[in-house]
Amino acid sequence: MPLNIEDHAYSVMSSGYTLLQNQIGESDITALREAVDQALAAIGKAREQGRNYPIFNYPSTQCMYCWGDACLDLLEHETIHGLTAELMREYRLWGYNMLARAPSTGGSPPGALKLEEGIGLHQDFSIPFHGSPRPFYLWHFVCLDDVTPENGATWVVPGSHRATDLSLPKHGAHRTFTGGSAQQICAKAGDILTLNPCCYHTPGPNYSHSWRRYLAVQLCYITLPPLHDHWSIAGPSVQRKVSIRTRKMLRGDYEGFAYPHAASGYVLPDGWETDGNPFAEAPNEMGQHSAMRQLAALRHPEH
Ligand SMILES: O=C(O)CCC(=O)C(=O)O
Repeated sequence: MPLNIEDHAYSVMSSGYTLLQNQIGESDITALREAVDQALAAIGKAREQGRNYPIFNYPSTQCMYCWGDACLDLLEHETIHGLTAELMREYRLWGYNMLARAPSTGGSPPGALKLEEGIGLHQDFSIPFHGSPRPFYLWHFVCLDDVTPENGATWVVPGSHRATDLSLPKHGAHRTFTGGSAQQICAKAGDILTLNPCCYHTPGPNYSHSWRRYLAVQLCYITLPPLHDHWSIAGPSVQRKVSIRTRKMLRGDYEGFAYPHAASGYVLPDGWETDGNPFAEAPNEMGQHSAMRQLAALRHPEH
């Protein structure tokens, strides 16, 4: 059946998520997996070199447009644009994240996360963004593996983005409720799980012996600040070749500030050239190392 964008937009507004099936072809999946695996290896190396901020306990990194053409081309995906435009009309890239669940090495899931690092049902944003059927932020989780209850499929509490009668925790003080109506969203490699991150969600534990890999294209309403200065971090090699649409997504002309308190860990490919000085981030309420400091450490590893 042909994909109906209006139906999927309705699902996002009513349930907080939708599943777009069969969106990425086999050869593109292979290229994206290679990019993600390179980024995972770079995280491992960065950890060995002492970059052991809490965010790196989670096998994840931002700024995936630096990890090759397949990742860059994903920013042109027509269904991602079609659905986001239907829901938000105007939007920009907030973050571009690889989200992996490491394979089990024994009986218990490895790389166990502490609550404050994002496992357990949580909203990525609460006040003032919860309660609205229409999203201010929209995450497109591009599945690079078949995603199952065994390997850490994402749990979602359908419709929870619309709740207005909950007493909300300070951002980062994640709830510990067990979410009786939570559903685990299984998918095939090549499907896209589109999620309003104000909907309660969590990755599941990975009990399997292989990785569960997502690429998360994270978009926000046009007036909201991005997680990073994407245009500067993408640097000249990306700036030279992108379309006008991708340039607008990365916001080459943005003169603002970055999101104040995010899980902003990233690694860049060896020798990656950024452009100038990325604009400053506001104070980081979650006590995580800012992207600016990380970038400075990459340029001057001795500090
Ligand atoms: O990896 C997942 O399944 C969900 C990721 C998540 O919880 C998040 O991005 O906040």
